[in-house]
Amino acid sequence: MKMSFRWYGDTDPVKLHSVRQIPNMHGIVSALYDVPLGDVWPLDKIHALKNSIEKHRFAFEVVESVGVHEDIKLGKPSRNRWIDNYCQSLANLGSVGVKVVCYNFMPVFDWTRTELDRPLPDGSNSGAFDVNSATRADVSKWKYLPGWDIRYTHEQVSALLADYQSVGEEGLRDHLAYFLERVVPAARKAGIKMAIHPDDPPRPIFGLPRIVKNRGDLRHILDMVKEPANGLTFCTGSLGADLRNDLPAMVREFSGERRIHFAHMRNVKTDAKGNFQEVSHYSQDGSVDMAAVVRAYQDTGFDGYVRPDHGRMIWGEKGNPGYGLYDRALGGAYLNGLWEAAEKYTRPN
Ligand SMILES: [Mn+2]
Repeated sequence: MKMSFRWYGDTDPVKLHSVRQIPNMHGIVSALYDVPLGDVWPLDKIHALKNSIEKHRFAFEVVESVGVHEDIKLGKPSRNRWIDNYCQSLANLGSVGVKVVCYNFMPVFDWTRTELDRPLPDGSNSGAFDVNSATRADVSKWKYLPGWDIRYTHEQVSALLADYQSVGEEGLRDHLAYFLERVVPAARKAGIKMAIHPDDPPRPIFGLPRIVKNRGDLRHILDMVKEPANGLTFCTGSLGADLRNDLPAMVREFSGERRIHFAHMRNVKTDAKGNFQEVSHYSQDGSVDMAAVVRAYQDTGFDGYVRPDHGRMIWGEKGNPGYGLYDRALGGAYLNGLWEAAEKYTRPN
């Protein structure tokens, strides 16, 4: 297990010298945030990012995310150009030693919450999702959604929502298969493993199709291109927002097949309707049995990258929603403990 921490670059209020003081941190997960979606990631900018990370004695081996252009997800004829760019970005990243690239295939919006700072009983706050308010929302009028790396205009959002009406789940699956058939060979050549992140939340929102929600979806995607370079980012927070997902069983299956390359560890308190709030990483605070998930990784010999995912805002910290320093540091330390215990005291057999 290689523990890592997500960092948004020099503008991130969290500084790498602080991250350095969290025990057992192996690497930094980052991305280029100033390259327009779909453009090739230039080698000089990748080098600069790598240098700023290695200066603090961290490895730079995981990128989250290389965004997928909307034309690829929509299956437009122009997708071939964007796919060529994507392959070139992978070649550039592989040439500096990047091993895993996280990406998602969510139409239009990345992770979505209806509240970014809902109070918790202990006085901290965190992101939450309410199914009813998401259903009522006229999203084309929203100014900003959390998780947007790109800011669309209202007109663009309306046009995209209309475009996706004709795509549907089947169409979106076909477009993902088309993408993977072309990108996975390029990733393999670059020494990179692709790792798709689940939909967050794992349900259709705003009438948009979602195809990375549960065990069946993940199986289907892995079978599109059956090789290790086509793998998963297994996010317990995203998948845990549907109580029907048996997370330890899914880890046993997919980690056992060596198809999980990146483990996102996050806890959510979820109800049967799919309403949820992010909580501390500690198992009893939420719906995810973190110890059982870690045990499943440990039993299947997982040696990939792990990071504490979204944390709460605690101790008065102001920062990017979900991505403050303090609670993610607590989460990392907790995960170190679970992992060490699982490794040292596994039943011999
Ligand atoms: Mn995640």
